[in-house]
Amino acid sequence: MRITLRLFFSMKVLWIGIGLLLCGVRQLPAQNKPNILIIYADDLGIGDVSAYGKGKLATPNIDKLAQGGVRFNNAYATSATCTPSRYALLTGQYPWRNPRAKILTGDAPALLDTAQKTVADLLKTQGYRTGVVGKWHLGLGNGSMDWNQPIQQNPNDLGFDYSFIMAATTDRVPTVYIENRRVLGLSAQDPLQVSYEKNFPGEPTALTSPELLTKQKWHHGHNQSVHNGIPRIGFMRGGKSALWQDETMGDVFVEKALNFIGTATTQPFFLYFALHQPHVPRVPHPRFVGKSGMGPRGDAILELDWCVGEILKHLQNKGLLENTLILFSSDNGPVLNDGYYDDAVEKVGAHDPFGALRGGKYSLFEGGAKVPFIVHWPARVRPGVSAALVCQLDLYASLAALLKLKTPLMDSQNQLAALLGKDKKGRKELVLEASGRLAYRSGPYAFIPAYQGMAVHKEVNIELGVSPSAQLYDLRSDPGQKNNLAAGSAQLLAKLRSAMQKAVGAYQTINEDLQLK
Ligand code: NG6
Ligand code: CA
Repeated sequence: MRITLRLFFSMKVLWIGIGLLLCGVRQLPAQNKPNILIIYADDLGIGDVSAYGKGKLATPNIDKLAQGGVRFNNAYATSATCTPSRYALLTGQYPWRNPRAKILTGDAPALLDTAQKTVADLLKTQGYRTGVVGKWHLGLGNGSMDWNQPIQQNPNDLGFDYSFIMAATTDRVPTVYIENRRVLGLSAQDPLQVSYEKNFPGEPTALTSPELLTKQKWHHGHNQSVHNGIPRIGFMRGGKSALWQDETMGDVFVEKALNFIGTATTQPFFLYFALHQPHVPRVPHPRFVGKSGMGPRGDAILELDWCVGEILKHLQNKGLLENTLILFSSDNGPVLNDGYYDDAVEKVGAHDPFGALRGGKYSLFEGGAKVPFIVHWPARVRPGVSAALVCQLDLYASLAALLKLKTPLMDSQNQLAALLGKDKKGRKELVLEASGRLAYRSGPYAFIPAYQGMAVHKEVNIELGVSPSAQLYDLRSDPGQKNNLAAGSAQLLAKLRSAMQKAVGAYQTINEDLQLK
């Protein structure tokens, strides 16, 4: 009896072993892997999302995500501007290690080396169908770009099976869509040329032909080529058949995203859906115009919310919502006047995009990189609110952990438990960046080293957090950073400075100029 039992058990172990081998133990079965969707807004503040209860706009669709998921109120992008935040989101590396990870022009060469692994690469190796729709702003090509030829070093070389993007921002030329490697709708008879150095002979600009500015006028910068009645940054000639209409951009991005998502299959998808709202120029579809009572910025946020709603509806209709992990966030904090006369300041009224935080886009203060952040995944995440310190940087290692993969030691941390709402603490520390300067979060403390430079970005009217003496805030009692504790806290300050120095030097530091004063 004993012998037969033993034989039975050893046979059982053998059969399980063979079974596991046949199934491939190293991969979760496809149907267990969630779809992964990042919805990334551009310059959206915590106060702009009604679920945060700080502003006056209504964003019912984003709120649905918040009500059905975990809403984080201590969550960050790595940076106070776009390119560096996106760099960190996709690579899991702090952007300030790469000296080129600054706001890029529309003709900048690819910032990411194809050897550098992205979240899309990671998910592709795990059998995901991968796509990016929307704003790229991470550079394209190898430096000598011909927009009329297939584009090399684009998202399709960085782990994305499908890409439908704008090169940089809505206020930078070229104002065309790029689908996979081609500018969409380009005619060989009218080649597209782009320069950020000088204008093309005979082409009008906002300065030479102000009568062309029929839709918006520039306040600062934004006075070069004009398209669709709106002046932009950079010079452009030709490509007329390919130029986008700002008013339909939201509709176009939604359509492309829905086509990419498609219907349920055995293959999971990863979509990085990078919307353009409410970045300048704010030109929503006429059906949103006047609806917020706050001018184009408010209307653009209503359009953003509609875009989110369309995606949710589609996922629901196709039975995909339950097992899709959605991360909703923004690349940096809000700004009102970012270079156009668009009534953002005049019509904001009692609405507070900043959610009572100090600073905003471009700033080392909380308003720079503290952003709305919601994780929605009905199959695994119970609704709630979390104060865990989380950062977009951690997506890479956390998704790797979700798929049971090992990642090399890097800036990105496995914060999966925090992202799923289980761990209420999250990170211990975080280094934040604004225009190449760094700030440090450690537990409840915000530390900003001493910097020389302008304290206020005058045109956008935002405090940059730059001061010739160090700053220290306790965010528990002072989330608005009004009370600088540095003077009376020499010991704590020294501790934070050395911890920050250690965090900055932790892994390979590529940018050698990076020294804290
Ligand atoms: C600034 C632009 C601003 C915006 C920003 C990038 C001027 C004067 N200002 O240089 O309008 O385009 O770059 O924004 O040109 S971001 O969200 O993509 O980082
Ligand atoms: Ca931005």
